[in-house]
This record gives sequence, C-alpha cells and structure tokens, in this order.
Amino acid sequence: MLTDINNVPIDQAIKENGFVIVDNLIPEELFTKLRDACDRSVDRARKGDWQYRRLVGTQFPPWTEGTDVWGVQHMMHPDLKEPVFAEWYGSPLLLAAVEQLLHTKHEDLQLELFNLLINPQDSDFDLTWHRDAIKAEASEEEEREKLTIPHYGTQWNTALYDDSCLFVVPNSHRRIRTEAERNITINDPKSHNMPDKLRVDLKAGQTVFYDNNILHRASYDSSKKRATLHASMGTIEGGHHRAAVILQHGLSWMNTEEFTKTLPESLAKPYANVIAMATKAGISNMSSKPIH
Ligand SMILES: O=C(O)CCC(=O)C(=O)O
Ligand SMILES: [Fe+2]
Repeated sequence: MLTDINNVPIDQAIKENGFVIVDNLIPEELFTKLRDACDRSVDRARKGDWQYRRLVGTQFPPWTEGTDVWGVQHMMHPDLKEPVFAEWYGSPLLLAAVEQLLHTKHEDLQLELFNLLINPQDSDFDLTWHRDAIKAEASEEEEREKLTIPHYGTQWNTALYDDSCLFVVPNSHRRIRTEAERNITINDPKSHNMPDKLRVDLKAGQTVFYDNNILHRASYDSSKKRATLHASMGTIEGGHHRAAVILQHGLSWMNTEEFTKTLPESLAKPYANVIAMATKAGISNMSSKPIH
C-alpha cells in the first residue's frame, strides 16, 4: 500500500483533501532520461517543430493563438520518438499508485493523457481558478449534478524540477462553490485572494495527484525552469464521462499501429480499454469538442 508524504494511504488522502503528494514515483534510472527527453521536446515545441503545444494567452484547448509555449502535448505520440515517456507512464509503481487511488485493478485501467507543463519564455502567465470538467458559469444545480459523478480517473503532476506553480482549494472537489468562490471563478478568476487557497510545493521527483474537479489555478513564471509531467489515467467504468474530458485533446494518433508498436507490455490492456471506450462512445476518431 502506498502512502503520501504524511504517511497517510494515498487513496484516503485524496478522498479527504482532493489532492495528495507522493514521493519517488520515478524509478531512479529514468529520472535523467526523462529530464533529457523533456529538454528535447521543449526545444522542438518552442521552435515550432512540434505542433502539439499549449500557447500563452489560452487556457483550454484548442491552442491556436500566440507563440510562447506553456505546455507540450502528447508525450507518447510516436512522432516525438521519446520512448521513455511511455516507459514511465507504464512503470509498475506509477500503475500501482493509480490502481490504489481508483480502487481498480490493472486490467480495468484506461490509458489517457500525457502532456508536459513548462515555463513560458517571454512572459508570465496565470491560469484562472477552475474545475477541469465543470464550467465556471455552471448553475448551482448543474454543478451539484456534475459533482455527483463518481471518480473514474485521476490526474497528476510529477515535477522534474522543484515546482510551486499549482494552487488548490483543499477539499473543494465534492461540493458546490461557496458564494465567494463562485464570485471569484466568474468575475475575478485570477484572484490571489481565494479563501483557503494552498500553494502546492513539489520538490523534484514528487507527484501531486489531484481530483480534476478540485478548484485550482496555476501561476506560470517565465524565470524559473519548469518541466512537470502532467498525465491522467482512468478506469473502464468512466465511459462517456472520461471521453468528454480526454478526447477533447484530439487523440486520433493513438489509433495507429505506429503508436501501438511503441507501447510497453504493461500498457497493452489500458490501451485496448481506451480504444474500446471511444468506440463505444461513438467517437472512433478519438477527438471530441472542447468542454470550456
Ligand atoms: O499548471 C498546472 O499545474 C495545472 C494545469 C491545469 O490546471 C490544467 O491544465 O487544467
Ligand atoms: Fe486544470
């Protein structure tokens, strides 16, 4: 059983707080390889040689405006030619953590997103306070209803360098917004005065798993190197709920032999599960419309 930095079982901690910090989910022999692969990928994205990237000025997909890069998309894409990303995404301890968090077993895991969050070069950039799968404008009734959807997936940030960019409101993942929170998310979404906010300080090598409906924001500092692996995995029970969240990123490249050839054995079943999910949801091209 895996425990967090306070020795609490990780599934208990995320349930209580909406996030949990865990040490050492990167095998030692992969650490430098991942840093090097990130440097090469970031370089390509900044040069415009990798078209799948997040651009300063836009928070949610699609990222069509701007030039300064704050995220690199699709780290397991076969054209990126960086097999260490899939090797880590399928590594035993990481899979064990996800299985414990989702109370599921290996054969029900679903392969999902794997992106990289980086420091922009030209200007600082703030993301707004948000929940990933519920719009700020959602009515109280809609918000309440969406929050009752069970946890079918988890997402995480794994820092390759010390990273203090993420802020969360602990324990905000299962309740509707207070009046103050609603007001901030709608009218002052980059506010520095969110009640009860907590800065998540990650040391290099630490991972924070967080519920995608916890209230969170991030502050991108162009002067401090950030290379934080940002990924998600789900379970087959998620069906169309997970489809909406992940397929908005455009994953048609997953439906190719070039991709399946690169996958370690440990990801064969999670891969089959995501293809089956998309097919069942009627989205065989693995691409759906943006949520926000
Ligand atoms: O930069 C981060 O740590 C969070 C990113 C985020 O909230 C998002 O991509 O939705
Ligand atoms: Fe987010």
